[in-house]
Amino acid sequence: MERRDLLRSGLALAGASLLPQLTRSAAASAAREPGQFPPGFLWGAATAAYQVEGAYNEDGKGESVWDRFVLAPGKIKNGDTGNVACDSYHRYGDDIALLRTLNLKSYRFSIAWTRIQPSGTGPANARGLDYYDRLTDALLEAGIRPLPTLYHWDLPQELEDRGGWPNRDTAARFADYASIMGRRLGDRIEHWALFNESKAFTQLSYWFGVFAPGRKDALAFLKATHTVNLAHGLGFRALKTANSKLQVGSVYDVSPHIPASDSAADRAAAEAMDKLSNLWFVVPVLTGSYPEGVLPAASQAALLGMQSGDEQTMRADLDFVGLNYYSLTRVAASTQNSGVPGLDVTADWAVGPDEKTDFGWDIYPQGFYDILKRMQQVTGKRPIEITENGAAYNNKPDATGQIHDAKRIAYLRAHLLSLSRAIADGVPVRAYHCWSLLDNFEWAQGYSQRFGLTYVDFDNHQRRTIKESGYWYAKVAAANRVV
Ligand code: GCO
Repeated sequence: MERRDLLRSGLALAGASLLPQLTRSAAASAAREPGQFPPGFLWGAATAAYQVEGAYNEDGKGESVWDRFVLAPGKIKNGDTGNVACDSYHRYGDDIALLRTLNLKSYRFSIAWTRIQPSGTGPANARGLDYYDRLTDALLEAGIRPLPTLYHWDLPQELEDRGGWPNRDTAARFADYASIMGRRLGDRIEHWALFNESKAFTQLSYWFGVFAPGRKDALAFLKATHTVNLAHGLGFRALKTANSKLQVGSVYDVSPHIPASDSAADRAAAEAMDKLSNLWFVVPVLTGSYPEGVLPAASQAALLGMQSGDEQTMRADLDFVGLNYYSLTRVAASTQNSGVPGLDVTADWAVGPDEKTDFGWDIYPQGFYDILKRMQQVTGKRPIEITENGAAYNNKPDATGQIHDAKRIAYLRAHLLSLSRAIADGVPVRAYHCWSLLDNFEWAQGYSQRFGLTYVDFDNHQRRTIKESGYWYAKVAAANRVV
């Protein structure tokens, strides 16, 4: 788990040490960046179904693991739920109007599997399909590219009851669902993302037990990682079979892993966690094999539940790669046991000197450049889209109703400068999506952390007000450069 995951899960920072002197991969020398973006660069914003839609039991929608998990006492801050959230299911027209006001040309949203197949299998629910049909048509009419993510963590509860992601059958169920979506919307949607942050949800949901469904079982986690990798290959081919013109990618959360000190133990822990976090999903999908040096070679197949032929099944020549970047990860060796024989990669998270967002995440724009350069060594010439980047700042409206969030502007500006430098140095990034269009349900943190370019008044009919950062970002999108 990265430190950012630890914080957003609400777990205490046990064992983290305060380290004064830290390794930096490069000096923070981004001064005098022109901040220009290539012609045709796509500016957008992102959301996810459970975090914004609400309407949790309408129009035939089935129960997801998050619908269930939020009801368990003590799991979510303030007992919040996504039952209503931003009510985007009914107010998507308002969201599209916001995207237009912000001059954005790409909208990354996710599809709730349980609206399409309420129990995760079987025929499609017409009213669920109709919703994404309406959303897609309205986006296209507004001149905005729809970029759906098929899976943003809301597994149908019935599939969890049958074993969830540790059960390899779930990969085939995912492919059926992908096929339904490709056949329904493939005539209008060209770009598709399969999964959001495979690393985050497998670790947090099955190993650390802090995200739905809340299991704490390291072996189940390892099996889940393999099923998700199989689902990439199967889902990729299901979409291509539905419509060979579709451009299919997936979204990975990445973060530079920096050893907390120069000690050999910390360096080894950072290296192992880097493989397990940054490479464990994208490498098998692109190459058919797992990064070496995480699991013992002799027991890896058994630990993952690998069967013969899986190397071919999980392989997919992705058309593009989505990357989410928020912060760096400082890794210190841990004495804790992972709970799996041979899996030695537990780590503690060290707190560095960087300024923090309101969520406590380190602000480290240089890491954006560094991790893009590094991931390009894996993804090659494939186009990259930044599918998320942003910061939680919890500014409230002032007496005149305006939201002044200068720190979000500073965060975005610094990160966009870093991104433009990576592009100038040859990383083929074609799009950027800010997380998020709206303040929304931030998982274990409920509504307490606000990431939006738009303020949402959850006590007053989900009223939306564009923040100062939103108006600033609109200027950046219009000018195609950092202003
Ligand atoms: C993710 C998810 C988002 C989060 C955001 C802030 O990247 O974890 O895509 O759902 O809300 O990252 O934690």
